[in-house]
Amino acid sequence: MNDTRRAVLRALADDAATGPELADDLGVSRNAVWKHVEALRESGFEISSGDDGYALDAVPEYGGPAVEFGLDAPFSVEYHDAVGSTNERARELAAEGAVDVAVLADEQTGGTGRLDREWSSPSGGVWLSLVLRPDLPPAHVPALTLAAAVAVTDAAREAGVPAEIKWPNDVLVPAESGGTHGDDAAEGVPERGGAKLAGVLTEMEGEADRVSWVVVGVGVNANVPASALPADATSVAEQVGQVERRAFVQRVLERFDALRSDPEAAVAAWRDRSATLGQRVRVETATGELVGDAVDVAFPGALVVETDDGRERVHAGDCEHLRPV
Ligand code: BT5
Repeated sequence: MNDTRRAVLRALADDAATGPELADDLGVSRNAVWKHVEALRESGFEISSGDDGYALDAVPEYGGPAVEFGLDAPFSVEYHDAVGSTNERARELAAEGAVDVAVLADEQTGGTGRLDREWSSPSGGVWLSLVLRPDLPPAHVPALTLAAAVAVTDAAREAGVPAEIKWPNDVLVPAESGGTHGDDAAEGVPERGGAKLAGVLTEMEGEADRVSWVVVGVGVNANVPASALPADATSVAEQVGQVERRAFVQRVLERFDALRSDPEAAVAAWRDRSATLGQRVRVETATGELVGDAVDVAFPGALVVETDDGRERVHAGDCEHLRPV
């Protein structure tokens, strides 16, 4: 949102104000104030004009200006009703030099997971990608993925969903909370540890010692019926009913913003919310499979597994929970 428009909105959030008052306070013409008020009305803000001047009566339910309004984190929001993939759009913006932009969509027509897997992204979800330029060596970027998983977990918990994190990036609702389809265990299907509520896909560009940009993509099944999702997925709507997406996204952005400046703290917060630590796990990596007890996550995000041959650190892979240790 344009800075003057944001200032008009902030002023009206405090109190009603006349056109001339706003023009004076913001150092712009009355005509400019009028244009910004009209533009805000067009994006769904209800602004009445009465004896006291303009008054802000209602904020739109969702969208870019709605999420920016009252947001306590330095992100501007680019909103799309539908887009191929918010990560793809964020990469374009990153290449153009953008920083701290949150690309948000109601629906993705070509959402992707890790390793080019498909990510179902029907209307009603939270499909969000952050364009970041962190002052970090590339090796520390995995901590941002963990920070995003923590941010989503906290927002989900505030909405009443008992979310936990499966290494490295899956936000799950554990089976005992109604997270898996009940018959799996009886049929001997391996326990995945719960139903997937959200995932994180981080992409980056950089040199050996400096990151140029990072895109952190977050997909949360928010107001999506379970029938529109893969079989082992769940949504906030399925767990607790519809969530106010504007507040949910704001919470994710604010939590992420607090954690990104302190990657060590992000890893510690991840440990506290982990469903993986203390589990016997099978991890598939690019070079093979590993079975053992998940004992820790080491900065910036490696899973430490106690195997029959000793301790191993796994930096990337797919993890399956076998049973509690
Ligand atoms: C992930 O991949 O979990 C990362 C997902 C990131 C999605 C966000 S949405 C905003 C941004 N824009 C994008 O295009 N992507 C990011 P992975 O761990 O590889 O998990 C993918 C697997 O999860 C798939 O193979 C399916 O089995 C399953 N899956 C697909 N859609 C799902 C959904 N909506 N909910 C839960 N599971 C899903």
